[in-house]
Amino acid sequence: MTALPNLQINPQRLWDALMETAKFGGTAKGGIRRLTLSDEDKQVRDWFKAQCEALGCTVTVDEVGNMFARRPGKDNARDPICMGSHLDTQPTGGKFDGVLGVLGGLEVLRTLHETGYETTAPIELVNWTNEEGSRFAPAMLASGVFAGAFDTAFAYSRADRDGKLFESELERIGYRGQEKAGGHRLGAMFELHIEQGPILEAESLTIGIVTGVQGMRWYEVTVTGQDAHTGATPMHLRKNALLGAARMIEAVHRIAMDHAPLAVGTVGLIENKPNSRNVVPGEVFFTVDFRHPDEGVLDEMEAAFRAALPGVMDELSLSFEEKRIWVSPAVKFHPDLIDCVREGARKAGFAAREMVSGAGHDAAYIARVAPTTMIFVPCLGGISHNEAESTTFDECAAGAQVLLEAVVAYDARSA
Ligand code: HGY
Ligand code: MN
Ligand code: MN
Repeated sequence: MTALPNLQINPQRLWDALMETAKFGGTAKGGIRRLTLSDEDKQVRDWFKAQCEALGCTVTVDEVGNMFARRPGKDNARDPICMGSHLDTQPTGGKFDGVLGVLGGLEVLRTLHETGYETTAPIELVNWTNEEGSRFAPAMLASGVFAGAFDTAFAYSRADRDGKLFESELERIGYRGQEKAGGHRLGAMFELHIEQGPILEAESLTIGIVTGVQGMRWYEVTVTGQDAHTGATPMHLRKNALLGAARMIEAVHRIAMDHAPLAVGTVGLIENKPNSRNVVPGEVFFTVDFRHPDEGVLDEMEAAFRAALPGVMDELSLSFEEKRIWVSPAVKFHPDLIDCVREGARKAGFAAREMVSGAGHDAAYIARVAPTTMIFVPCLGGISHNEAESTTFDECAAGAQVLLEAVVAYDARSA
């Protein structure tokens, strides 16, 4: 195998790109609100397309808005080696979740471009639509369509809590591409991402060699009681939907604690109707997010959750509807790519460890259709999905450098 080149990314240029794009949806608290298919999402997509085209890449868009910036290689008959992540954020998101993976990949493209280094396989940088799943559930929707986990019609039909449809919002921002989702082979994908948890920082490590993603399940529950006057309605005659939801929020927490230390359970979204201070709430909608590395344990958590619901609701004379809207099974990444990341971290001189991702990522779906793996860098206090999300200039640079090393190494291996 030919000796690998000694290419170095430009840390300042990467940091400048991160800070420049943070203005698209930037918040007063220093975070980002860039919901999928919003005007802010359009702004960052337009910026991303222009930056890639300035490097001579061709940018294509598929029918669910996934963006592919392609840099030719010596042998363009080969399937492309990809780098990818997402540019959408949570409502109170930070500057690095998803963005670091896309802009770290842009920095790799910029480094290859300015050094004139030619890979054998073409290289593609991907912005996957709707990774967060905050505006349109479920998460990782468009990488899921690409991987065949969902069909395009399902994605188009997803509505946000204001009733706006994915399809019409995609049209509105001008990113409904022609290419069939998944009609595009990938040779491999590497995703750089902040860890979004506390492990790397706690162990003073710079690189996470990610071996897989834990299993995830999302549920939606609607509890129905009866609107009533808070002053004139005696306690024993009430049908208080919010009380029923409150007891289930506690139950979700207890179920996760019963499967500690790896299980997590969260009620993150709740809508209380009519949400008036002097009306006993007659209807509540809430979501449940369960995660664990072992599918069998997730089955137990799901069973405990479903067993708790009837008792809680009967006791309060409430009715309910519950449905599981998403299952993302635990995923193992590809050993050859994991090895390229391990080698890249060693070559670049960064302390690293293997780990499983607690958060979901597009890589979890792309692993179904191409050899895939991820690279983590620490984030301050393990905080993410929070406007205070932060990582350092050096850690961003380390992640992008390892991404470059891994992509070039895999290209050399597979050539
Ligand atoms: O939910 C997740 O883990 C991801 O951040 N969308
Ligand atoms: Mn993310
Ligand atoms: Mn996220």
